[in-house]
Amino acid sequence: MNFDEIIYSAIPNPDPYLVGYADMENLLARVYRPFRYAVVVGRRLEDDIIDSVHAGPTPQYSAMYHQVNRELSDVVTAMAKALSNEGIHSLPISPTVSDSELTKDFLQTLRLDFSHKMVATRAGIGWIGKTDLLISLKFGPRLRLASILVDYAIPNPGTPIVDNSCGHCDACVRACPAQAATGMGWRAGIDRDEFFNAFKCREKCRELSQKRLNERISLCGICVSVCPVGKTKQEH
Ligand code: B12
Repeated sequence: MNFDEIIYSAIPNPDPYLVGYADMENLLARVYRPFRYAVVVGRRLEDDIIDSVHAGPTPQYSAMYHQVNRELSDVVTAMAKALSNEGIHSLPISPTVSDSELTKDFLQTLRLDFSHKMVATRAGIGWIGKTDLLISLKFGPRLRLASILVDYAIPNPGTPIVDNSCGHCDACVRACPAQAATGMGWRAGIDRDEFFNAFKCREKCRELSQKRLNERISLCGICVSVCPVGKTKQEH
């Protein structure tokens, strides 16, 4: 089996998925440095559910969030198994971390040592928008991501995207209930904190999730919902 075949053998139905390959040389945190290449997997979110996120997370959005996280974790675990069967060592990275796994250091920075969005831009899947979302060419921001690091020189990594294509659009900036974004456009290397206040975002996510879902979780989704990229239905 070639590399593509091994990777796709782990995806039961490829329609709602996108896959990208990235050369991450010198970009990974020290702990991941034995690896250089990564595969990023995006799972499309249901349009009707995302379209209905006008004022904050809905129970359907929360259910989809948990279900897609499980599905993506299963897919990257299956990929690791398929790669191992072919003698390739890999390390699957789950879509997110649960509250119980959060360290003090994380709560002070709101940064993990692994960014799925960085793998995605390096793979040429999309760019970072004004509210720090990955805007994929295929599904816009309407997707969740997982990755897998591989100990194998992928022969056909994507061409990195280093600039945004948002232009003058600031729909997400205006709609953000936390007013977390300055409106500045992203380029590779611009730090999140220069254009996006993750602390304001998290606080609002937790407030909305508590009020609307009665869950101690960080969900919102308004910036995902208003982005014109990836919207399939016209607005009236
Ligand atoms: C911590 C976290 C949060 C925090 C902080 C958010 C933030 N923007 O940093 C809080 C709790 C606020 C949060 C909220 C949400 N999150 Co969140 N979150 C994460 C998590 C677990 C880690 C992100 C992190 O470490 N950020 C630190 C900063 C520095 O990195 P970054 O956000 O990845 O972005 C930088 C890099 O990508 C870098 N970069 C990109 N390409 C390149 C290339 C080069 C060369 C360089 C040098 C840098 C670079 O540019 C960005 C800006 O600096 C990720 C999962 C993961 N492990 O990636 C999900 C993740 C980012 N969250 C996600 C989502 C969907 C949300 C919410 C919509 C919640 C919800 N589900 O309802 C909101 C939206 C927030 C927003 N607009 O960004 C998705 C994003 C999907 C997408 N389309 O982009 C992710 C990827 C989870 C997933 N598996 O899909 N989140």
